[in-house]
Amino acid sequence: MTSNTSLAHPLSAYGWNDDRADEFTYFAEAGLTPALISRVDRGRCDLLVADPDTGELRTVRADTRPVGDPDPVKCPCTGDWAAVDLAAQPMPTVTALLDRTTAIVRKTAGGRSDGQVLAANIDTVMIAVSLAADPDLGRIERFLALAWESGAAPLVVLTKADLVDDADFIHEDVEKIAPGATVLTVSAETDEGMDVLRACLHGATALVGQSGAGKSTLTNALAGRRVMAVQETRSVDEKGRHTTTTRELVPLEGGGVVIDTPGLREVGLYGGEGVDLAFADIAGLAEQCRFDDCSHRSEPGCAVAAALEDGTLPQRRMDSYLKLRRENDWIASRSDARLAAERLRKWKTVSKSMRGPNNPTRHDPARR
Ligand SMILES: Nc1nc2c(ncn2[C@@H]2O[C@H](COP(=O)(O)OP(=O)(O)OP(=O)(O)O)[C@@H](O)[C@H]2O)c(=O)[nH]1
Ligand SMILES: [Mg+2]
Ligand SMILES: [Zn+2]
Repeated sequence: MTSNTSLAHPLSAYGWNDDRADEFTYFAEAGLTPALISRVDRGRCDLLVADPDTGELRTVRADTRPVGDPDPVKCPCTGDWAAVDLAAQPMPTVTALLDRTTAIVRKTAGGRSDGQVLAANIDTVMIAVSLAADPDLGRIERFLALAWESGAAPLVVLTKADLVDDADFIHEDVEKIAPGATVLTVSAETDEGMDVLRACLHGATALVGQSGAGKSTLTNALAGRRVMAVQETRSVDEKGRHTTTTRELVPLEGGGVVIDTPGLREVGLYGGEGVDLAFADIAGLAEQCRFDDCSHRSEPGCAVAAALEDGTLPQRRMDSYLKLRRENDWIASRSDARLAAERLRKWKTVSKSMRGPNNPTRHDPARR
């Protein structure tokens, strides 16, 4: 029933689909309008909305306070689909958020154990890594764990290829630590690799990475226009310099969106299976250990120890895996583990059901 309406919907180029239309039925009956959150700042947000009369897309400023929540993970975020009361006075208000299919959640900076959503409902997490600085493999592994945990597909983009001669070597090294993820080398300056990158993207893409990695430059290249400000001067050491300060959703002309985010100095993990997915090679080895509960320390027949011994698994990677696992376990012991697991299960079910042709989505507005 909804397929024709959602196909014709002006927001379908930006991710509006049958599932969301189904879920929205309840809100539509209440006279609310669907909108895509393109930017959030302190109790307000910018929304991409189709005019109910003309169907024309426009950006509207709205009050998000009605959906504020003590848990920051549940607060509105760039990429969220919202139910909006456009007629509210003195300004439109966000009344509810639709269920997220995916979300990048990191632990907030500092010692607290709260989560923070960097982007919602994305299909691809693009991890930008500058070739101009020495690549930090541990940092890339950390970003990959974050990306896998989101439920979206991770993609590593090595940027600024024009500045180095050894891009191929670095590319090879990064591929080895990114099982299951695509790795691309690009230059926004010379356009090298940009066609392949464009071909790899569909739907919504969130860009994450360190400050100065070239995220906003890539956003502009993908958008074909200068939407984001980029760093004026190039320097390898950008400590303390953050050009992008908000998470911003940019609609692309041919459909799809890119979410540019501020550079991350600290990327704390927020639990879940992301680490194991990012280190699928180690998980695969562990399955070959003689004992199911092998601790990979001193047991006989340990496939992980054997791989460390013969060098197929570098000690650096093993240490990195153990470190991220410890961090994840810490978070699981601190945060409300049951809720986190529930949330995870829900996303997984939703993304699985999205692959099927017909999937009635349940909706329980009381949950919000
Ligand atoms: N030579 C070269 N320079 C690039 C390329 N891409 C980006 N840069 C430069 O790298 C610097 C940083 O780029 P930005 O796009 O601002 O980096 P960012 O990741 O958005 O940084 P934050 O917003 O601080 O997180 C700018 O001076 C860009 O001009 C490239 O492909 N080649
Ligand atoms: Mg930027
Ligand atoms: Zn073992």
